[in-house]
Amino acid sequence: MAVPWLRLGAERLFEMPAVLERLSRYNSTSQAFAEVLRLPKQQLRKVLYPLQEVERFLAPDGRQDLHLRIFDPSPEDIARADNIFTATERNRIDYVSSAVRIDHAPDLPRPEVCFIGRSNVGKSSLIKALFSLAPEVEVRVSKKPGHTKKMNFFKVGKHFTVVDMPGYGFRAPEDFVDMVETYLKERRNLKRTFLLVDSVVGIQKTDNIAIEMCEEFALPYVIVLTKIDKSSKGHLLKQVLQIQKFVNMKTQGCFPQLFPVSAVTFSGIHLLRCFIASVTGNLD
Ligand SMILES: Nc1nc2c(ncn2[C@@H]2O[C@H](COP(=O)(O)OP(=O)(O)OP(=O)(O)O)[C@@H](O)[C@H]2O)c(=O)[nH]1
Ligand SMILES: [Mg+2]
Repeated sequence: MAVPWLRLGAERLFEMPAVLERLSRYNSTSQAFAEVLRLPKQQLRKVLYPLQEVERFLAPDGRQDLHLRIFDPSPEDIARADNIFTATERNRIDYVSSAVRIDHAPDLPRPEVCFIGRSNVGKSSLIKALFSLAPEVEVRVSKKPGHTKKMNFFKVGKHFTVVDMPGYGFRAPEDFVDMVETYLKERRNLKRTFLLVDSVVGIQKTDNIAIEMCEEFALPYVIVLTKIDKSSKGHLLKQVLQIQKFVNMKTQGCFPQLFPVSAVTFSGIHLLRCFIASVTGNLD
């Protein structure tokens, strides 16, 4: 018989009172996450599992292509990851330093993840949302494209490092290619690259160049769809299907499940925290 803890994530939403009861026995479960779990079921699904929310609008035979079950953690695992992203005395979450060249990058032994994407796609906003449980960490965002000019390193306790990259495309820094390409090629402890694509406009020409670069360097990478609060459900579904098909047919190194997120509504943020904790070996 299956152990209830190991059952798939989204299905567990139907047993939420029992999950809440179990989680409340952990002293460490953050207040914020306990509150999320108290949301009405449909809202909860939207926040925790946004792809499942999109899936509801598809005919059953169209659903297999979405690969929803590859990374489908339980609410308990999501709560564990939230704890890793919560700043405490013993789990310091801090900005470390910035660099314009790989040889100026801090020498940090921990596993690292980085966020790349077109300027203005929402990299810094996403990192800020991921760090919402560490409100003292300052991550700068701006309406103007080309805001982030350097690679900014943040450490999450003893667990891993997160790197916010300058954007490519419009108003990219002059030394962008040298800086980012060299980092991606040479950074030894880089465990996963998160390539952000705007869910409103989909994959653009410059995104294709970045995808080709990840493929050429044989990097394990993941496509994150940003700003999903700005898309209607129909438009988001169309983009998800198109991009998923592209990932299935044209890529080798891309994780075959998309991560839709909104830094405004927090949809998908908890799941992404959990994925980061998992790929950096912190949920084993
Ligand atoms: N509605 C909405 N707006 C967002 C979201 N994420 C980012 N934005 C907005 O998009 C703009 C750019 O956000 P940034 O996070 O600075 O983008 P970036 O990718 O870091 O940009 P560069 O540093 O210039 O490369 C800002 O005005 C943000 O408020 C989101 O999820 N939803
Ligand atoms: Mg930025």
